[in-house]
Amino acid sequence: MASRSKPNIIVTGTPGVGKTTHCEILAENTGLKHFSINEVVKDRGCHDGYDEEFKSWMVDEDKLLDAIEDEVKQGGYIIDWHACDLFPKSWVDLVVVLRVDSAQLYDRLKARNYPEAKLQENLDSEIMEVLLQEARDSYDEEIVVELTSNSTEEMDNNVARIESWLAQWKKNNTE
Ligand code: DAT
Repeated sequence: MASRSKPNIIVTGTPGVGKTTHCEILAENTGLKHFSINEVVKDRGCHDGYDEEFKSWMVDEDKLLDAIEDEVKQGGYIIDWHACDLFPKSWVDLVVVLRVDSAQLYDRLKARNYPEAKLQENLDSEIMEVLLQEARDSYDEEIVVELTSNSTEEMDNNVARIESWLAQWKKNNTE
């Protein structure tokens, strides 16, 4: 049984799959806290500077873990990040890997004006299932769930599924 009264959920996947959108709805519906690691890295200075070519922060993972450990260990967080292997297994109750078709992802990243190299790298990463593999390599098979995020209908289904998982978790952990 987990030592926390609320679970921690990781929502991961290639940039553009829909992590932020899912997490915002889930936070609104469940009261769990949306923890955007992107924001944390920026706001708490957990980085070694900004990569101009890739337009992203170079994350200092040790600093990041130190910065969030006390909070996350309390439970009740939805961790939103395009990587998951850095978070200790003991912190995590469910890992949701969102997936999307290449054509959809291309359109979403293009709309964000991603530089060409970054766009291509992310498309390759999605096609090669990099994040799914990372999640499977890092956590027990039974807590890793792959969900597709091509449409709002799929998103609604995903949110409903995670909410029912949460209800079951609460039941299992308060008896
Ligand atoms: P991420 O946080 O993974 O980078 P996001 O939540 O910012 O992704 O979504 C990127 C864009 O795609 C945004 O304009 C919302 C849209 N989107 C995400 N998931 C979707 C879905 N399942 N159906 C339709 N649009 C979606």
